[in-house]
Amino acid sequence: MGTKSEILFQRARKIIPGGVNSPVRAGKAVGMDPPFIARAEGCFLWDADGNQYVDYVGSWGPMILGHSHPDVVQAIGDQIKNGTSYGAPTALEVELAELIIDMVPSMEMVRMVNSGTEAAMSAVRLARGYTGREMIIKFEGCYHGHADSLLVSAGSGVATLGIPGSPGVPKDLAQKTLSLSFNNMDEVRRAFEQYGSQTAAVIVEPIPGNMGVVLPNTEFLSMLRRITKDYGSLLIFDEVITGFRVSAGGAQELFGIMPDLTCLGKIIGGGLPVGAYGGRKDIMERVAPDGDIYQAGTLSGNPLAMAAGLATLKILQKGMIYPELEKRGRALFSGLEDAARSSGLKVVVNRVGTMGSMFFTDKAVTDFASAKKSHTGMFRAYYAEMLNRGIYLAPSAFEASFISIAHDEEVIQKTIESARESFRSLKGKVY
Ligand code: KE4
Repeated sequence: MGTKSEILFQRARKIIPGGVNSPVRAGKAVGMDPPFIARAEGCFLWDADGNQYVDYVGSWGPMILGHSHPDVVQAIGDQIKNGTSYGAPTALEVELAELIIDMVPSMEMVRMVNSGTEAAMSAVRLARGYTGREMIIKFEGCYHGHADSLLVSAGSGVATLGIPGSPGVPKDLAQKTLSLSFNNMDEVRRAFEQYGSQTAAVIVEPIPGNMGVVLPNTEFLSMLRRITKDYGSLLIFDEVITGFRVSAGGAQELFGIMPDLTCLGKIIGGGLPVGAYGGRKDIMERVAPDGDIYQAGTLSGNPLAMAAGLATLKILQKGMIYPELEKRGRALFSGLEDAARSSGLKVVVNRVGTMGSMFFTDKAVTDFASAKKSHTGMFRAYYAEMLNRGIYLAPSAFEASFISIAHDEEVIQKTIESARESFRSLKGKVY
């Protein structure tokens, strides 16, 4: 017979690729079929069989206020009585745009889209159109959605042309993207010496969350700012994860670095599909219909999504919750680290505020190459132990875990205790 999740997964796999609408959800990286989620509230999820979990995925970042926050539910409920979509401008999108520009230091103009992929894809096209150049520089392990130009892996050796990161990405397009090592300033310098005059932009997650969490070396981001200016290239911060997550103004506020363009997503939709890109006015004015660089979207600025995003950002704009979020992030990740170490396990924890990862390794994790050296077999075993104890982690060693303001002291202590039990049961086994 099987559980409801198992039955749903069998049905799903017949008609949806891999049974999921986004690959990571299938749990292949942890060798476990996914629970199908039926509802969520605060920091909790319940699956189709009624099992309760403490949620550290948070829909991969959006749910910083926790699920079903009353203000967000109310805002969506009020708006839906006025219809779901008009395909026309509304006051709501103006209000949200003004709020984003008020909160994100480098933003002078902003365009709403429907996903982080659209935001990054549009920012790249805009950078190419504005500079008249075609080369893009990104970093291994950083993920900017699945647009062709950004699904590119590093060629062999430094500053060699990119290779398709997926079948279907045209080789000659991939060759217009260089994929370098994050935190490696020498590689960046060499790439600019070779391609700087052809480089439209560098796109970077200022605090990567897609190789697990990796912290930028203090000088790295400001060096990117300097060298892009020197060569007339643009600096694009992909803040789809870090925007409104690591501070009210994102990583650019935290580090005091002003990119030319910023990509946003996740939190700005309050859990509904929203992305955005924006930045310097002189660049954004090149976007259609005033400008000649085209980008469009049927559901861009959707009133329901705008209402949810507005309700979310109005709470975050006050900035009051970030000190408390920092306290909780520190409590959780230092607790997990202590729990692992007390079982004699070697772990490295990388954290900024309420986004963090634990790697099973005793070496620093500063880029994708070092992240890949961590023990993924041990992560898989840890993931299963925690899921069986009702702790829902991201099903991959190369993803970030997220805490919301709904994760209180009691839930954090329960999580740490579950980790302690999990590490004890892992001890001595081979993975
Ligand atoms: P979406 O197109 O998935 O809304 O956003 C793409 C994207 C862009 N930039 C960054 C920094 C991102 O992290 C993402 C998407 N993040 C992944 C998980 N890390 C989403 C999860 C998924 O693919 O299902």
